[in-house]
Amino acid sequence: MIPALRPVAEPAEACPGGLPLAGSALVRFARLRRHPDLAEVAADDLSPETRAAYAAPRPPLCGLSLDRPRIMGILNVTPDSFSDGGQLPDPAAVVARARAMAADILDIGGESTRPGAEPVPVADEVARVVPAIRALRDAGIATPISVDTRKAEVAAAALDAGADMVNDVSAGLYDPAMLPLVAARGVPVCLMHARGDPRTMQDDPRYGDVVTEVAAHLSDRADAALAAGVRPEAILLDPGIGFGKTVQHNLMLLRAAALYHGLGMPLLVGASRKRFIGALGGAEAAGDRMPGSVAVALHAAARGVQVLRVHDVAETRQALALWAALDGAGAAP
Ligand code: HH2
Repeated sequence: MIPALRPVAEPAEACPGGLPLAGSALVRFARLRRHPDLAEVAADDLSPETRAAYAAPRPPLCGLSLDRPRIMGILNVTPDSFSDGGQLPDPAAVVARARAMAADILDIGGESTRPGAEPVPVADEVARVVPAIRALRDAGIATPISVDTRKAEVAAAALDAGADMVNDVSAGLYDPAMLPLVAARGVPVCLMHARGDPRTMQDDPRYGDVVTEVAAHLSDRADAALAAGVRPEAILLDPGIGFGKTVQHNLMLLRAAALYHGLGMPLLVGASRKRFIGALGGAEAAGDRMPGSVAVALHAAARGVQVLRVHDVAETRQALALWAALDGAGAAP
């Protein structure tokens, strides 16, 4: 079912009688607004199934409880990623960056999916991600590792090298072998909404209603994963900020983020340093977009998003600690 209700997320301390939003210890809701007319619905009037979809605790991800936001640190081992391309030339640099980051999950990517990027051959992508993952494990870093890839062969090699989950920006549409692989390995997978492929996705993207169309697509892709044998508790969903979206589309999706809890699965948002932050925040260079990225991470956390994919881990963690202390009545993430 495609969700059409957006919980009005409130700090836990301000909403003592409300329901936890997707099991959050920090965010609650007592009211929802119907999309798109914003008519108000009381949480008490929800059917038991709808109530469970929005309020039930989400199962842990790679051993991490999801009752508070978790930080996924971006480690791109690419020459050309839009923000950090070429910064990690060898496995030793990856290990040093991972140690400095102290993220809850590390997301290793060997193919840039920035607008206009060309696909990378499997062998090249494997040669980028596998040594990085091996080096992290050989260095004794036990942090869960996600591999950011659209290709089943790359995912398989990364899982063999020590990765714990797959982050597929095509949600299994790029490579038909991806969802069966994830099911066979029994690992979690993040399914992201994208419109078109990176080469063309920013060529005048249009939607009738971006919020509903993204919800419908995520619902379809979750169904496809379930049909392939992926366990429901192993699926995360992501509206795909910047993937075939204008600045306005990104804003509408972020404002409506809590609606996606109605799909009943944990959510991931990756807005870090993306173009719309530069456009709205007056920061031309990606490296100057940390403050705006932290603002967006806080916005997502305040709507119960469980996983925040960011470049600036320490800055995001500090901001979340203060937000949790103020809004969540002291339950620090
Ligand atoms: N964004 C990027 C890459 N992977 N995965 C998920 N689940 N969600 C995202 O929003 C997302 C993602 C693009 O950002 P980045 O990795 O920083 O750049 P590049 O694609 O140029 O390597």
